[in-house]
Amino acid sequence: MKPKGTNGTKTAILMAALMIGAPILAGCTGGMSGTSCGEGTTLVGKECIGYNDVSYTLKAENMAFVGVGGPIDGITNPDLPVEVGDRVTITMIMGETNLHDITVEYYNVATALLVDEGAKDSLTFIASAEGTFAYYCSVPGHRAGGMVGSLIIGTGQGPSKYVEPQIGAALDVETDNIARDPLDVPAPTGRTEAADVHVYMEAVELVAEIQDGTTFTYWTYNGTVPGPMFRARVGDTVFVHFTNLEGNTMHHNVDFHAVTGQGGGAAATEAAPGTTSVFSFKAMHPGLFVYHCATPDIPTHISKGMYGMILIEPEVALPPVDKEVYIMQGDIYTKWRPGTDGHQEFDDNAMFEENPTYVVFNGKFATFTGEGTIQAEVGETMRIYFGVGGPNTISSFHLIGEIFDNVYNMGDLVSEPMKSVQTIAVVPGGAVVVDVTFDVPANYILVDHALTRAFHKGAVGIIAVSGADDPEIINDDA
Ligand SMILES: [Cu+2]
Repeated sequence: MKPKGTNGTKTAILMAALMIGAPILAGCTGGMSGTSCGEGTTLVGKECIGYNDVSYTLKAENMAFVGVGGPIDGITNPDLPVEVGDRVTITMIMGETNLHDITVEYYNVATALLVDEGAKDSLTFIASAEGTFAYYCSVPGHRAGGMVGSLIIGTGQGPSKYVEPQIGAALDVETDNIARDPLDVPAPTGRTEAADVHVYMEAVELVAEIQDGTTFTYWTYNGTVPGPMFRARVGDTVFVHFTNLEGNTMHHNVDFHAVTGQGGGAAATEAAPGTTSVFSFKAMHPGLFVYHCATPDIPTHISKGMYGMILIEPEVALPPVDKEVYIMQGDIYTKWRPGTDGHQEFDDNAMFEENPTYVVFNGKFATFTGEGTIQAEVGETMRIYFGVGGPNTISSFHLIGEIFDNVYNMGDLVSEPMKSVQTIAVVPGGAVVVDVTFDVPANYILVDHALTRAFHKGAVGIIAVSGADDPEIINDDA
């Protein structure tokens, strides 16, 4: 089994120690066959085989492993050939300040997770099974990002099948609810002149329930998914105060789609844990804009929850409504399907295949149902600020039982809105503003109308509208 959870490093070291101990144990006991293996030999199958020590060194940098010394020198993600029975040592040297390890599939060994440039650690194991096995970085997204190569044992033919571990126990949660309150929308600026606007953001890594009984390690802005909604006006200067909390494992930053300039602010905000940066930008275009983390592996940082939106009001504000709501859709890639109790692990392969296990509103399976149901009254007008953090899936955004009165397509607040729309496509890194008027009481159901996502993967929510019936509009007993 692959080491799990936050104590993975320690487990990995322990596992490595156990594997190093294996030949010694075999020498003492002789194993199942009754054969006694001498020093410098190990039991492979029923035979004692003298092992050779084989060592490789890999430098971890730029989302790859580069061979150091010998025939692999300078080769990116080199094949590592060894013979059956060899005692294999792989040493990782950090070529950059980041977070990396080397984990060997099937053999349950890993180096420590290292951070600092120049840091080193090794893993050692006896290559007892013939086959081709991946060595890779186990940090979420890094294998998909390119930190993977092949360890070829003997002919390379053999079991080489990675047995998927069972899910581990759910972890203690660090927040009661990862989902941002959809009613937590800042008030209209009410201004007709430009101003300086300050926004405060913290990268927070934390464990929360993705659904009842199932936990997941999220990376967030300010501890919720999505991060806060911000509001400014075209012509304003926005100051972004970005802190990557001390104790986080990863670098983070923020790329605002509302920004004109390098990376939308990603370069200016790139921050190691425990550091803060500030940059400012002029809001040159009105609209509803997504922001998201743009630290490699970018799709992983987004999938784990690092996105939100900023509304840049146009010169002529939109007509007022009774209630404003903030919802974002995201796709999450985990090893096990929804409904599996325990602690979900991020799945790099599923992400590479763009095959999410969860598709969710505000970070959580079926968020706006049960206690999370959104309440409204007959006669109310509601404006929904809806965006897709993604990273990959397009939303076919639909409200079962209603028709959108106004659709500010693509978050464009300058053109005239579209009218009377059933379903609106919202692309990853895109947004829409829709207005709806509730004419009769009902449980209106928000969905991604790619309905597998709604009913199996979690992109479903309810707006419960109470008030007087109107049989002119709908009559159950006509
Ligand atoms: Cu990030």
